[in-house]
Amino acid sequence: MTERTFSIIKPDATKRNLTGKINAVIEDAGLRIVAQRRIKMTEAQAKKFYEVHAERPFYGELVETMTSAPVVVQVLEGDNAMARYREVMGATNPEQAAEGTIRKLFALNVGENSVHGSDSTDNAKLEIAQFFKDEDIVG
Ligand code: DAT
Ligand code: MG
Repeated sequence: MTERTFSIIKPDATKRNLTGKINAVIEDAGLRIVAQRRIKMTEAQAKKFYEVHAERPFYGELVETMTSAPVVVQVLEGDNAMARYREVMGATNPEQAAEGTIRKLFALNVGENSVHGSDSTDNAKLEIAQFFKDEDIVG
């Protein structure tokens, strides 16, 4: 079933000029980038986005990392896009990520792991709505 998911190319990747290389992996996996914008996340945006992790010990570091440089927010579309992109991203910790995944190829460590992808279709809808208006998504 064709669906949409939300992606972020994180600061560690934009700082190393990897947006195009990551987009190539995304497109080679059969996902279409149907919306994309480069932004500097505010502290308020990052805190809200990662609210679910507010009690975790790494929350402060996570918010700091996400606001340290520009990010590229994206909407990806394709067959089972949410699960497919989780596969393409690889495990949260790049040491555990499978060969050929974005995190295996590019991530520096668990905290600087190059990309975000929604973990459920419900969260995908909420995350997309946090950053994009309907009319800015062109499928
Ligand atoms: P994912 O990004 O694979 O969905 P997550 O939702 O569990 O992983 O965590 C969100 C982000 O928080 C993750 O991409 C990087 C950071 N993070 C997770 N676990 C961490 C840890 N043990 N130490 C530092 N940062 C961590
Ligand atoms: Mg997550």
